[in-house]
Amino acid sequence: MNIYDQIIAKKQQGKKQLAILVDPDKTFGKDLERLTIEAQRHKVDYFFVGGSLITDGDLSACVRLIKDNCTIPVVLFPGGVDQIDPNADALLFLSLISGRNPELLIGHHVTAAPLLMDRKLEVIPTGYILIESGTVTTVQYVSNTLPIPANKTEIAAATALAGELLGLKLIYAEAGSGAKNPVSIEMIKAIKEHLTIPLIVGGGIRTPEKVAANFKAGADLIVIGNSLEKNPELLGAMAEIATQYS
Ligand code: 1GP
Repeated sequence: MNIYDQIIAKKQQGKKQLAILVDPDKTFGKDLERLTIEAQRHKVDYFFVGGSLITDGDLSACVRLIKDNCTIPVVLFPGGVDQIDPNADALLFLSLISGRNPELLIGHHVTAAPLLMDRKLEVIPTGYILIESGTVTTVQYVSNTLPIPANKTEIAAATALAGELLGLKLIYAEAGSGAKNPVSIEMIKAIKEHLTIPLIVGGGIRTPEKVAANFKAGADLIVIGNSLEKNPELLGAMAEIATQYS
């Protein structure tokens, strides 16, 4: 079964899903190896690999290391065309629909298309929605876009629905990696209300309680990065929440 079908099947079964975001600049080598083993033990659903800006990290080496150490699918979460790796299982083809930067709505996609022509990598069209989170995040700065204000739930909901109506397959509500304030519960509920495709939520989620609240509000898949880099021991409790809410 391909990755998108897995996401849909789990959503239909009411199973909440958890992904670990690996930033190749920050997590690699022995740390990543340990993380893959723990992730497998706690039945994490996916590894997402990528970042808005990779400086000295090696994305392909991270993908290989994950694949060598566990059976969890690897989904690319690319910040640019240089983050396409054929050894991954799928790629989120992100369109930054909260912004009005044409390069991130269609420009980079045109550049990437020839690299994806052989169809070996599963491509999942994803509406990426950046929500204001208290400080300027890397993704906001690098994308040169204005995030949706945190209290404008109706704009976020309309943006997500527009993405679905355009045929996108997933919506990713993002506060930005390391966000001071994660996406609010009110925002998740508002986005979810009219959406039928799966909703991914990420950015600044630091506690199992927040994971639980997000699932309860309607997130189908939650992405955790920074907090597991700092406290890998949180993984067990977060994975347990995903099981409880399923
Ligand atoms: C970023 O949503 C992810 O795209 C994860 O964010 O690193 O803050 O958990 P954190």
